[in-house]
Amino acid sequence: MMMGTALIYDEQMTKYKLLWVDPACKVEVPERLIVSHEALVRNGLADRCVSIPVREATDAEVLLVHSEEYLEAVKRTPYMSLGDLMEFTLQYGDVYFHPNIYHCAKLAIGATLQLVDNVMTGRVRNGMALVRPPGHHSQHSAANGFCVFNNVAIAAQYAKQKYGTKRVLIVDWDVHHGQGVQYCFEDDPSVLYFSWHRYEHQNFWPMLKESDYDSVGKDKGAGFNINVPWNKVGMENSDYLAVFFHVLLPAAYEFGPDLVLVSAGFDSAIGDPEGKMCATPDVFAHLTHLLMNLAGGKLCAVLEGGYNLTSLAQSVCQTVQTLLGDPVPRPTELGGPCESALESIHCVRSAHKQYWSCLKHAADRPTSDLSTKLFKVAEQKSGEERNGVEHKEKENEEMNTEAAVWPEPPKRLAPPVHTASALPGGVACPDGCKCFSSSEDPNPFVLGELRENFFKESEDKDALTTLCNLSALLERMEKNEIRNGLVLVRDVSMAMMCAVQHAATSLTNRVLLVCVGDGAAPTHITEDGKTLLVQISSKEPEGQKSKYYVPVCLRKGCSDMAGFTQAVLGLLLPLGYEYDPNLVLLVRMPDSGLCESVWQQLTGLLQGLAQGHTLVLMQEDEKASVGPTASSLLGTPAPSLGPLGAPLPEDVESLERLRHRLQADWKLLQTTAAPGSGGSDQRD
Ligand code: X5A
Ligand code: ZN
Repeated sequence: MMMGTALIYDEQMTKYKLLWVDPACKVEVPERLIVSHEALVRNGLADRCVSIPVREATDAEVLLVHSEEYLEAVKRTPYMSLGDLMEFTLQYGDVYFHPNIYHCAKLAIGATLQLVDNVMTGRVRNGMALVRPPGHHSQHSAANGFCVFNNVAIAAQYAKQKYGTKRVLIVDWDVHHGQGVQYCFEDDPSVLYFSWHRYEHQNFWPMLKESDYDSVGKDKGAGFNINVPWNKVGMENSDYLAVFFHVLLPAAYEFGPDLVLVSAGFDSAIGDPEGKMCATPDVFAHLTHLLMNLAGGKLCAVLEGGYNLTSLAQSVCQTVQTLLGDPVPRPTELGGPCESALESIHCVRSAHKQYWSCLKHAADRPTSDLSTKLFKVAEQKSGEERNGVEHKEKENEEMNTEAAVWPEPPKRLAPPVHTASALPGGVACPDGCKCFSSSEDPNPFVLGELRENFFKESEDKDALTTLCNLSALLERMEKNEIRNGLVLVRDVSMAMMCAVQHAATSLTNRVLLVCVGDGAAPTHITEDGKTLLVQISSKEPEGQKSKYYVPVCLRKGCSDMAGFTQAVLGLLLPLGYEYDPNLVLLVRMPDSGLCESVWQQLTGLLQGLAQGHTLVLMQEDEKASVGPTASSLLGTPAPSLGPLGAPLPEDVESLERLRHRLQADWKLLQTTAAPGSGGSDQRD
């Protein structure tokens, strides 16, 4: 079943602009939409999307979030003189009106709701709406921060009302706090609102104390509002990803949404004059990918901010291309998060530990330390303090972010074959897979090697053929002719050894070996860093503890969904991202006890690594899993796990211990600020 990606755009939304001088609003220009759309067309992405027309929202839809008085007031703006418009504008903060903005604001809502309708009815899998004006700052009875109506908040209410959606996740990756969305759902446990935002200890617009990490929601909604304040500018890809791994994703998976809405502002990208952050456009490919297996893949991205036209256009393309299912680029230059980001992560995890099982064992924030709350003079993030990596001192005190340069994101070419499978006779090749057989590639050299290494004693023709297939498949993946693959083997352990050895002979390779379930894993092969082995099982770790051997022991093995998910999100993914493999070898041991939907989640998530080059090995008798596995490899979103219960306390503890042990080697596992440096003005 092929399902597309919707793109919703209409030139009409470019037909309003700032008509007077206002330095606070001058960046919000029609070109934002024009360049974003042009880039999608130029890169052939617009053509690959299902194009859906916009419509005007009805009054009733506006009233899902806004007051009648406010709607009536905005309704009068098309008839106002310039002077009237300026005066009307004055009652709100950092926003402007134009005779045509009311029309555009209704189209922006309508575009968003069209997207929700098409995703909820299954006409498309996911999509993006390119809209102006943005929405996340607007409130019940107020325009604010370039926003007139709250597109995403209205969409959440609409989905609940029209489709009976029980849980909506709103991910606001815009660099500003969507306080309008927060106010709207503060006491509503059916909407989980997550926002990170430039904050600088309340020195950055909109300068609200309720944007801090301790605004967690109210009454029944307590715990369902997650704020991550950035107290310095210059945050990078690893800071963003660390927050996803250690804050957003664990909570999101525990929440189990049936719809994901993204307030997709790109002022959080490098070069933006408002955000002054340093995350590169390709990070949005990862952020998008990491959300695409929630809610059965039902994801609606809606444009909010983004004011550097180059950065904006590139980031929009990265997002849409990911929604379309193209391979995600290698994550670049990931170190650990900086001290300031760690401090924020530490604080938000601690503030939410009473609400989320996944955070139950999060470290408390030092109670004596009130420094994160102090209204300090805005600090620049200096390269110096970045964890583990030395940077040159910035030449200017005031970094000119608009002059920032970064390489254009590399093209993301999809290999001609998406998913290949080598299956034993009698197992049908799943739809969409290319059947891979040894006759295609009888490589005598490889054959000889295999015989030499694995069959000194026995002479099993079938097994040899399978291993031959495996090697040939790996070679084709290395050449980027095949994206990923699935091989069923008689002896999964032997096939795993064979694959590891094959990969190790190629000079450039780093292999992330993920073993799921009990069974012998090659714990000795990991010393040179060419292989990182993560095994999730119920058996007590054996063998050498090393940086490259990570045995994750869960008491019930892989059968506990919550514990397993926590291990994947908080441990495996950050390790994998920091390791940055060329190949992911995913091995399912016999009788792993893992349920199919969790396996599909794992398979889907791991495709954010190694440009999607995943090779799955499973035991021959697991025929029933071939279909679901192939489907995940082909990019079909995994089914939702629904809300997750609490993992076993002992599992949480052992995961924490493991994370603690590995933190010195793997910076992306860190979740707490270094003691002493937390919140201090004095750095280094
Ligand atoms: C949608 C958005 C920003 C407003 C900034 C006002 N608004 N200083 O990014
Ligand atoms: Zn913004």
